[in-house]
Amino acid sequence: MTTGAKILAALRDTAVGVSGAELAERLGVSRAAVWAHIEELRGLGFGILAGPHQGYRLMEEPDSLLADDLLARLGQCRVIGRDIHVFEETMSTNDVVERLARDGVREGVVVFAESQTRGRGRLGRKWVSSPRKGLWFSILLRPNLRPQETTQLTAASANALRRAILGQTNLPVEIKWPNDILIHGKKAAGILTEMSAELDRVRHVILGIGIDVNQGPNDFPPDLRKTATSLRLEKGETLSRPALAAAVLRELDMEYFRVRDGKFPEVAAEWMEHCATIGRHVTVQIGDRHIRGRAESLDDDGALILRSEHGRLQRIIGGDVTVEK
Ligand code: BT5
Repeated sequence: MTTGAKILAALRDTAVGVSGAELAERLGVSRAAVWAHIEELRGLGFGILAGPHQGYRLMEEPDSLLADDLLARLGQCRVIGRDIHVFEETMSTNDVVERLARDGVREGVVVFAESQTRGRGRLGRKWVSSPRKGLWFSILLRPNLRPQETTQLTAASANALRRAILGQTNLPVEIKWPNDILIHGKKAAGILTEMSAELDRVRHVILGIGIDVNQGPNDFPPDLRKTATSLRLEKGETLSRPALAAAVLRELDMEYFRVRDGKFPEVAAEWMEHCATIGRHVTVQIGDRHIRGRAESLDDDGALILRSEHGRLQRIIGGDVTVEK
């Protein structure tokens, strides 16, 4: 953890305040260094009060995403979130992480952007990323998986998103295969899993995640207003993006280890329990093809098993699902 992150963690830990001398001793830096870091945090929008008797106290937090703040909120994490970067604006965070991957950066690094000019979904579709209204971020992973097993990571991410959003909002969160998070039937988050692989070995996976957090009704373009929603619209109140970001990263770290430890059956069971697709009659569109059937389950690789009208089982690894009424 950086010194700034450690100071924030210490300030959050106390309601009564902590003196500069105590912080300096705890962190092994000079009092002047503590003061300089406090000034820097103030410059970033943290309201830090310095009383003659109580020492430093944290009174106000900005809604901005700041790497130190997120690191401080996360505390110990095993892989995902051990390194965090925040950009004011990028084309797509997946592209930034792709460059880090090619430079040999170790797995677990997370890149957030306050806004994306070319956020994308699957098949080159556009992902609307309103500045400062959502969480737009990508994670670099180097899992020991075969290419066809990476769908496991999409399912694991969906579980993590569901748990984190539920924990922060208490809203009824559902998963729609393969990569949507729905609230009251509308999409509030999406996952874009991209990978670089050899024939039988994954080189790296980039998990791109977009969560609609604080958009108001007019922040979505008209063509999305019927299908997309934000946590704020559903909950009726503004949420703390940094708190949600930390919660999501914590859950993602946990889910990643379930996959790494070979516990995908557990991941799949939790996923199926909260999936709006399983047990329903659906149409899956793959390019120009439409496949109809009943969504039965998720298989060991994370593929959807569909039973056709004639009783034949089909394994679907990608596509867009429409649930029939
Ligand atoms: C997805 O694709 O749902 C994956 C979205 C991943 C976005 C993240 S943001 C950080 C990272 N960097 C990126 O460039 N991307 C990732 P897909 O299932 O193909 O859904 C795309 C469709 O969702 C679009 O065609 C729209 O219909 C709809 N959509 C676009 N923006 C949306 C939004 N903000 N909220 C809800 N729906 C949206």
